[in-house]
Amino acid sequence: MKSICTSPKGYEHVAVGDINNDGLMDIFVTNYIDPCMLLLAEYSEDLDNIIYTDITTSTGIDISNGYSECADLADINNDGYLDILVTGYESRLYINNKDSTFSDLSSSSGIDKYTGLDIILFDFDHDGFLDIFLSGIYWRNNES
Ligand SMILES: [Ca+2]
Ligand SMILES: [Ca+2]
Ligand SMILES: [Ca+2]
Repeated sequence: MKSICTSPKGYEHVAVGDINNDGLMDIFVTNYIDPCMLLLAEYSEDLDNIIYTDITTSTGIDISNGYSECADLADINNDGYLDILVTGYESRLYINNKDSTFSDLSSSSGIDKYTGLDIILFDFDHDGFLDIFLSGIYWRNNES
């Protein structure tokens, strides 16, 4: 098996889901130092293998300021396409445009104001829309 993540700088988390509804599972990888990666799965020409292509730069996803912790792929806006939520110093929300590009709604949604480690998405209030639970980082102030 050939490795698709070759950076020695420390990948953090992997989220798997079908972002373009073609039946093949795509992969989103967070990274402590390097930018995140979105890897699109496609069949090889002979249809015998699955090939993963890094499409991050063409998607509108730009987490190049380092440190992203966890990610989840889920349909946040109930349009049938998986969106991407990423935790880090500034958590990020990318809404799927249904054409393998994403719109950055981090600021308009307010999610960028929250630092997060792990993430759980569930419909807490049963209104049909996923809600977000972020586990935070405990910062101890040693100044007295
Ligand atoms: Ca796919
Ligand atoms: Ca969606
Ligand atoms: Ca809800």
